Amino acid sequence: MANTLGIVKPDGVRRKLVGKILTKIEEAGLILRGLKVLKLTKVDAEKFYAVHEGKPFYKPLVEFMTSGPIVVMVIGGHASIERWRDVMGATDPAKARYNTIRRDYGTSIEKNVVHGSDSPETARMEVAFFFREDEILPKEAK
Ligand code: 3AN
Repeated sequence: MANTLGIVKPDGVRRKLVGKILTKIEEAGLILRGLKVLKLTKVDAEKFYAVHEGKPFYKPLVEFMTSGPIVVMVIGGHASIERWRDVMGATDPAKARYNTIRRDYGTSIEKNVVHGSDSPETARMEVAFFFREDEILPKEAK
């Protein structure tokens, strides 16, 4: 029952999609265990996307991710990593399944509205990047 990190990216916040995205999470039976609104600094965005350093989309991605506020979420529940990625849809909105967030709201492979960790290791790292332990609702909380 590992937690995963979700982000509503600047395009999602700008377009007032936060409520719709939270509804999708709730309707999927996933559990919201942490929530913050913040604006990434360039240094933090570069650190967060360090695995993509050197790729052609790295600089524009950092610029985009610092272009406005984001919402970061700790998402829990059974198989949260896979299930949140399922709710999000594929990276490229044009290739994402119907009725996924990216298919319904994404406008390009970069401006794809949401982020989700892709493995237990990255989930742990990414959650810790934004949240202290005491900012995350414990699993046993009802
Ligand atoms: P995902 O978010 O689906 O796990 P990653 O981790 O491969 O995708 O990429 C991180 C972010 O980088 C994506 N959410 C997207 O915004 C951006 N990105 C990935 N590939 C491309 C690409 N070919 N062109 C532009 N942006 C990209």
